Amino acid sequence: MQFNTISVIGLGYIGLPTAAVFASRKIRVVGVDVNQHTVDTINRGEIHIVEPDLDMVVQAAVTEGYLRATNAPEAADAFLVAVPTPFKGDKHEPDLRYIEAASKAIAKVLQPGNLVILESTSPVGATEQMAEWLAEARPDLTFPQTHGEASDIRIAHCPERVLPGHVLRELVQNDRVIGGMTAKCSEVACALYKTFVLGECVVTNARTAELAKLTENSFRDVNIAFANELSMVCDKLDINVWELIRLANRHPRVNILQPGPGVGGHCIAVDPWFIVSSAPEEARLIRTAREVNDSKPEWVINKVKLAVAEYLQENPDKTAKDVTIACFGLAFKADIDDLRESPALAITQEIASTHPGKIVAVEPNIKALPNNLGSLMCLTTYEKASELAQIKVFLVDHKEFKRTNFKDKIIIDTRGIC
Ligand code: SAJ
Repeated sequence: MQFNTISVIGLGYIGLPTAAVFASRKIRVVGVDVNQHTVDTINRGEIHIVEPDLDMVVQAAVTEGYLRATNAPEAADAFLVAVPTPFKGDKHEPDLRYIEAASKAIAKVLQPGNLVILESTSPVGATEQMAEWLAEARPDLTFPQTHGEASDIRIAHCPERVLPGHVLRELVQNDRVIGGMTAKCSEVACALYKTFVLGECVVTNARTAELAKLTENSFRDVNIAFANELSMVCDKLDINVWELIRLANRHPRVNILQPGPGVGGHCIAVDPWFIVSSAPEEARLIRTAREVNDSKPEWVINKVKLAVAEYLQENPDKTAKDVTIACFGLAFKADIDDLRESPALAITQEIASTHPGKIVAVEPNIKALPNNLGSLMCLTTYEKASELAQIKVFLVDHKEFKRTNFKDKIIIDTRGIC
């Protein structure tokens, strides 16, 4: 099948790089986003997110006329839906409202022969649900759930699996799971991805593809939870967890991940709950891993409080107001500027709102603190913070912090860099 025009719905961390990579293969791409600022930024050849090298690819694609952004879907040969799937309110249940809105918007311009792909990380059954929404809106067309291989419209789930910070490389090189609602749907979806994917396109059905993506992130979450639990066990037993993990990992079949201040980002801390909400009785380990990882920030905050108490005991002439705490790192992981769902940020914020003394934060990847934090703390350099603080809390293993070698000050090192 020939793909002359592809429409990507949702121009965020996944949709925009995907749109840009298709466009870089000289396929006409229409990117659709409800946010006018996003649309305008892209149409100027600029980007609204941080991802290495993406600015160059987008600028070239827009200048050469292969990528254009708009806020309403237009006719295309294939539609890729890459919208968020957040939680419903404060419940750990998936909210498919953005997929529903995207389906209804696409439905208006669907034509026989079109391919619709759901890329958003989704609970099992979401692709079938999307197909239902499309079918309800377009009774004049036939869909795979009722017409199988003979359907007018092809539908597949092809989850994104790229690592923020390495998106452009991983988009091209990673294997791709292609979950068509029928074999024909998978075949057409494979043809689309093969325009730029060098990895293998592995075919399955839509439900298995949905669970495969959730499984990958849950696997990582469970393994990080194991490391985080070990760090708390070691702390109690006065054993260095980093040395312990190094030693255990010398076993040929052991590969423990690294503890940290908690799990952040918008994927690993979210996706396992989609499995738990589909099978609450069965997914006991997955749920417990989430709870262990979610409890880690609180544990770190308590460590900081204990450190303040210890300092005051050793310095009876001082009060808590005299104690400056430096938090090193605010991003959700090393060497990126993304503060969303960051345990480091949450910990720093909580310390800043309860500690009566000064809080200084060091985050080499941002130029200014988000507006709501400015009154609670100040952003400073590594050197200044090191000099000012009596208590140092290392929350992110940014490369700039790895030279750390403090001997005389109280240090809470959640990343094993000191
Ligand atoms: N973390 C640890 N210890 C570790 C590894 C990670 O505490 O040993 C923490 C990080 O600091 C961070 C969080 O886990 O707070 C998540 O970081 P990450 O690098 O593990 O993953 P993400 O969220 O950036 O991207 C993940 C990736 N999934 C897997 O590696 C299985 C990526 O491939 C997915 O595409 C992405 O989720 C997604 O979009 O779902």
